[in-house]
Amino acid sequence: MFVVATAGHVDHGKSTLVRALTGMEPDRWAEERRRGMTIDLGFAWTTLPSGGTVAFVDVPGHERFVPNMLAGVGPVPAALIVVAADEGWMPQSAEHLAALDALGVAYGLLAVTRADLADPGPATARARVEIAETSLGAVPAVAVSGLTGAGLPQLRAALDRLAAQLPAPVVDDPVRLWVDRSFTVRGSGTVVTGTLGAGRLRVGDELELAGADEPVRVRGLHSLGEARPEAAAVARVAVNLRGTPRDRLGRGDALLTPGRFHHTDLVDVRLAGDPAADLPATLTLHVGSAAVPVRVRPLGPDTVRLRLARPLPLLVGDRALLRDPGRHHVSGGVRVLDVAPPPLGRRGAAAARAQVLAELDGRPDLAGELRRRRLIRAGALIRMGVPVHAEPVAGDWLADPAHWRGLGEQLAEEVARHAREHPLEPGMPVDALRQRLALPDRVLVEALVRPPLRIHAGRVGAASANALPEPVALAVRRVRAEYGDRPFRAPEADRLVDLGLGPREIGAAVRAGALLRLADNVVLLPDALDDAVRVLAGLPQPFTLSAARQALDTTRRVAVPLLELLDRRGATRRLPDDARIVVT
Ligand SMILES: Nc1nc2c(ncn2[C@@H]2O[C@H](COP(=O)(O)OP(=O)(O)OP(=O)(O)O)[C@@H](O)[C@H]2O)c(=O)[nH]1
Ligand SMILES: [Mg+2]
Repeated sequence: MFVVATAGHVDHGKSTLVRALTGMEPDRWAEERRRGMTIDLGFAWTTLPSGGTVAFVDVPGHERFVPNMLAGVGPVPAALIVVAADEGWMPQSAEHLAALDALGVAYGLLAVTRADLADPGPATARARVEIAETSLGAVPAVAVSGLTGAGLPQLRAALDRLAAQLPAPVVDDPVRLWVDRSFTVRGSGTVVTGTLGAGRLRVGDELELAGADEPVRVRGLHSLGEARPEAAAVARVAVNLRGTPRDRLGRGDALLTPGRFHHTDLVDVRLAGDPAADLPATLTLHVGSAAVPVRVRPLGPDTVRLRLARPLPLLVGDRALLRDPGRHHVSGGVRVLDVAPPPLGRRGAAAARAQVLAELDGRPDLAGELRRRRLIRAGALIRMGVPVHAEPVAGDWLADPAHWRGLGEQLAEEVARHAREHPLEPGMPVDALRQRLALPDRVLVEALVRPPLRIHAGRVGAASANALPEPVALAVRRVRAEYGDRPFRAPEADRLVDLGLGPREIGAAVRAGALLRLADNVVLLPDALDDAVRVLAGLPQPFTLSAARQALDTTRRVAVPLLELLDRRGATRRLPDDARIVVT
């Protein structure tokens, strides 16, 4: 299907032409038919000579209804510009054309209607000149009469040629269906309609609706008046939603593929063309079928920040239009450069931001986004409309390569500094590092740890087991020299002090596996445990504490906690009479 929106001044014959082409009535309201004037959007379709289908979104030409016109053309990529031969180029011919230009519409046709009333030549010539100046460029022109039917075959053929030129829709893209109408059907509930410009909808799909906590579900789908199990872009669709009250949504809302769109009320944009220097501070932003008041903050010569009165699901690269409703004036088109821009708090931030924006063109650019954002989740980028084709550094985090290298170096420095300041600790806690490097997620710290550093027990430290600070290592060597042949004699408290082994040093040595702590100030060399089991196994079983003490050639101060430790480890077992056996 190919969707085309009409455009043109009031009473120039848009609806008459759509009616003549399709046999359908685009003016849906009784009031429209009574007044002979389109007020709101109309929808009609027909088959073209090629067999393809064209669907029309028929817009009102009256200046009061330009917002309705914009809701209709917003999501539609092609236009049928209608100019009456007898009236020629008129104010809303110009305003509608300015809107199409602002939105970047590149495909169109000119129909000069009421050709039975006047020579279509002058109106055609003028309109062609006006249109050629815009994003539409040179367009084919056909003179027609909705009254006599003259020119209609030529117009159908021209529509067929236009359809063939349109780029193929991307049916794998996420869905963003801008709602242009919502109503209730008795027995079915809420129905919304819109132009599906990309993607695919199926009955049963879950969709996201901005501002709703729950996803909405597609209960039924119609296109061209018929129920269908699915519809692929480009298509006019009517979507029946399960369990969604009618007042929950209306024109300007969008049904979205869940998780694929960033809802934003702050965007940085580039103004198209020759931006007016005196852009008013408040305007209306039209995008898709939505119209939202915005506050305009100028940044660079052709870039501004827009604060939206309500969030919209916008993507980098979106085209939109700014209009001054008071002055009936399309201020110009905009292209979205950034849907999640940084706050401008500090002095000079706006000027710096303008420089950044000067480099952007609205084309999604992964490397550039990473350079600017340094670290971001893949999902967040995808929701901005930036395709992600890079490996995450950890989890779903993506990093700018240079920033990531810098973080790695910073981590090594922090760990080294921590080791200097806390020589007895076995490394720097992961969470302290996370805070120090201002990282949003622990997995990033973990991914930054490289040999010779390693993570052990929640800390980042040197991988070598021999990581004892030198004074402690020396003390341990002394213990070994002095007690190596009396392995079950523990140094007395004052000897420990002489050796420089205070509680913290002992703790470090124990964590490094260089000493074994039996109790406060009672330490042995680590091999003592196995040796003790061997000695005790040589005793007649069961054996008493006293027998153990003598066999081990030690004191109660060591023997009591040593046996308790062996009990806990299951190497010995204590019997009810307090004697023990070695468990084999
Ligand atoms: N003679 C003649 N009259 C026409 C032709 N096309 C439209 N008209 C008449 O022009 C008047 C306006 O036509 P519409 O089709 O309602 O115009 P429109 O552009 O849809 O108007 P809006 O939707 O209000 O902007 C009607 O009275 C039509 O009958 C034509 O080709 N020849
Ligand atoms: Mg009309």
